[in-house]
Amino acid sequence: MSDATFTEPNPAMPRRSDFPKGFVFGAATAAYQIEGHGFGGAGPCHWDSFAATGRNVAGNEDGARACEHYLRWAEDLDLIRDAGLDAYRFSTSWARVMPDGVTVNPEGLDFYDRLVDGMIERGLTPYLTLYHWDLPSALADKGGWANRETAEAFAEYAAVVMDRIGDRVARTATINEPWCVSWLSHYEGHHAPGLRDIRATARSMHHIQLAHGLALARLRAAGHRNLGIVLNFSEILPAGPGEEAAVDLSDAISNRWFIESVARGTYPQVVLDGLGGHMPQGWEADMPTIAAPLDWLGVNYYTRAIVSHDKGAAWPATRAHEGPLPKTQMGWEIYPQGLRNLLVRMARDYVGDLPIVVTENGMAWDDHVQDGQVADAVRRNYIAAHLGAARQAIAEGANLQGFFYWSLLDNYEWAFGYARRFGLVHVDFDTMKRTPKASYHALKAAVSR
Ligand code: IFM
Repeated sequence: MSDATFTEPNPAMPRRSDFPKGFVFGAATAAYQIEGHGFGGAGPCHWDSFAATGRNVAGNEDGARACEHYLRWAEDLDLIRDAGLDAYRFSTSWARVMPDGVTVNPEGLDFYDRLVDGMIERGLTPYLTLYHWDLPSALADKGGWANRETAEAFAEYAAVVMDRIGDRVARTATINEPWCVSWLSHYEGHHAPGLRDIRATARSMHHIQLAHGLALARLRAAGHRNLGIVLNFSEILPAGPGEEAAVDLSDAISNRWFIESVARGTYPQVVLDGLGGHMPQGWEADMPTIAAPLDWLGVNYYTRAIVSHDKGAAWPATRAHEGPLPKTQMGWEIYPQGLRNLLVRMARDYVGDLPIVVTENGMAWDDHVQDGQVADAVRRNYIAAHLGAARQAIAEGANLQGFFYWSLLDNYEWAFGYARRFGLVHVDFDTMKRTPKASYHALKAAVSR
């Protein structure tokens, strides 16, 4: 298989039998994006206040209703089972389980208990993510991820959730996409809490990794197994000749900070140099905690980035360029070989034979229901090409054990509100009607036994 395969207009869809025995096919979601944060006694979280602040989110939309998954979870689990998928990656909401960040809401824990039992009844394997961005407002008020205490509180929350459902989940990830939690939210201001502050950035970049490490230690001590973290990666490419330093720095900020710290216990010096005196005092002592052994690594992959040095700009003085490839509704280039490259790189440079799971890969498109159907051939092709890239990574030695499409449902796409559709299943946000798209049926045909 060559790179050419990935750019064919209509790539062949790999089938279950093309993957190693036991390979897990699934779909992924996250609590705030689908549940409806207004139901079930969830407390306010920093996404509620970010969304309530003008100009942060398209249409000022929030997750109060979302896909009403809190009410319609059984129908949604049926959709996963009926697609022939093996597993469901979901997240628990910290603000639902602990509305004030500390006190347990029994209704919240009961919901996840029912949800996990519902998966098992349907033969679906539960994959849990403990933090997919719904930080309780009470903790945001005390500085959120810029405050070390949030990392400590996270370990407590992780223990409470796992004490209730940890006996039935197959794999648990502590944090989803720490780059988004820290850099995207504290330096670029695109996500809650919407800061543009280098000091808060430095602190959140360390504390989110520490939260992972503290939770890992706590869960191990309680006897839990199959613990990991989900990192998002982009392949970084130069906009032209002579841009090696810009590529190196962008790669260090987006990719290496997170994988290097969990795999080796170090942060890239080129980022430490830029963050200067803003790192929290004594951070070095936390590195062994952050680098405690993992049982698996989750990889989220969507696209590549093309960068150059931005002359005269403040650190990091890099700038992103629009690439020439076809793009999704997010404006992200479709670049499947980046997935192959990253998986091979992770195995070769960082995690060796550790199990890797593609925990998110998918695309947004302006889908519409016509005559009860959604004709999303572009998504079918996207999935086919990325599954092809995953196969190639396996052939080149990556111990890839699963692939989760993002997302099961059209949902709340953060700062874009409900205006970006990633789902295998279309959601009408007025009626909440679910309509499986053509890509759902194509994936079903590929993975059905
Ligand atoms: O919707 C998000 C998800 O919450 C985290 N990973 C990327 C997805 C698409 O932007």
